[in-house]
Amino acid sequence: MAIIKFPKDFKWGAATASYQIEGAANEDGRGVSIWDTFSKTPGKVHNGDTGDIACDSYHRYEEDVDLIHDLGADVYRFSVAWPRIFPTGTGEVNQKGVDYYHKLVDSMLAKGIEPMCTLYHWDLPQVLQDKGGWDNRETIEAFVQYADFMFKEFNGKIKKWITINEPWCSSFLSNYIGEHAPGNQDLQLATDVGHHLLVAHGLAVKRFRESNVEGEIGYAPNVTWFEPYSTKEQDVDACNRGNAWNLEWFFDPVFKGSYPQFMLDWFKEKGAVPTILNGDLEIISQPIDFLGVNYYTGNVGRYKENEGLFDLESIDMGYDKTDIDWFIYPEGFYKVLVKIKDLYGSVPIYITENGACYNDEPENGKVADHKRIDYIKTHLTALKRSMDSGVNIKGFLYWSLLDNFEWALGYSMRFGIVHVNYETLERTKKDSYHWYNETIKKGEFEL
Ligand code: PNW
Repeated sequence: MAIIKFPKDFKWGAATASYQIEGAANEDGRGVSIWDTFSKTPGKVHNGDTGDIACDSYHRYEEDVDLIHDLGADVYRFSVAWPRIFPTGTGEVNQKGVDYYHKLVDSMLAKGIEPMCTLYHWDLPQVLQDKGGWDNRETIEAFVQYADFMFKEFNGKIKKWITINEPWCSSFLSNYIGEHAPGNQDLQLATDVGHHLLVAHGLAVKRFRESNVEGEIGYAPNVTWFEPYSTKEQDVDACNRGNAWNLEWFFDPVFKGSYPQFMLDWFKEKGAVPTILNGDLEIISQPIDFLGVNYYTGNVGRYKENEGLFDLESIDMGYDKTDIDWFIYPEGFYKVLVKIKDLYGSVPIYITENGACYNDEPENGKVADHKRIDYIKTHLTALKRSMDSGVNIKGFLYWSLLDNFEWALGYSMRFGIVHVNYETLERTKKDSYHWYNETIKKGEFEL
């Protein structure tokens, strides 16, 4: 029995995203986003599910803020639906959308909860997609105007900003693998989109500094971890590429002002080097105040010719998987955090997402999701080890507060510490919620 203890000033929280929880897709002047279009395209989302209603948080936000408050959380990470603010991406502001976020943020502040706001968690206005989306550099300018509006409108209220959530997902998963909106399969397009997302991030940071608003700003890339199957150079190199796809590719430009050469070489061979304009890397490498890290899974990898984009195969070592079929690999969490410190120094880090998918249902008003508790325990233990190794971790936000619309998997996959009944929209605190509540209260837990 060991006690895992966190510092007094450690920040605890939970996270959600607009399209996954809000619903009210056609209310109060909200414009259409690429996820409305995608989810309504047959065959794209499991069971034809859409975010039209989702958790109905748009109407039940007070109840959800109460859930955060009762949890004892310090921080709530939510995202803003860009098409609620600018229904067509640019131009006229939709005041009702702005009002909603004021009500949401005010209710957090009234309860002593610190808002952490993600500006882009994937709901790109469809009008912008119709003009090429993130492939078109005009989208960058539109994003910066939207960000600028938000900074000024919420100055003094929101003091933690995240520009872009998981640029890997919006580029490669959405435009090369094709699993997420807009669902393209084109590697050149994906590397260009990834680059433009980074430029948009950098310009928003620049604008944030220029507007002299109060607070801190960062971004939230997702990382994973491939552990080489053997010490053979080929295995090690393949895993390095697999890791760099999320890590160095999206971190080097921000922290070092350049793309990793070995990855540029690799993409060159595939004919998919991003189009980089003069000055882009200078913009991207604006200093940030904190880094958000999203981590869920890792695995053992081995070289295999022509396997995937990187000659890398993932090996089933018999590790347990969560219900979404992702391997449980807390060691990767530790290793990736140490690697981030080794490569980029001791930048303050918030774990902006980490969580497990288990589809337990309520029985007699209780959800006995003990596997989720185990997942959180092992990952918090790995996190604490990284802190003991000098990684500058400021806080941990569980993904997610609520079961919600899990993108291409619709409502079939549940990550919440609060169960949502999608018929009645009733919320039920799971056992993991109660466990997390205890842990937050004490700042420690028993392993
Ligand atoms: C993240 N993948 O998404 C997102 O930030 C959340 O909105 C999401 O609900 C959560 O993780 C759980 O999936 C990802 O397929 C979705 O590699 C898919 C992948 C990675 C991240």
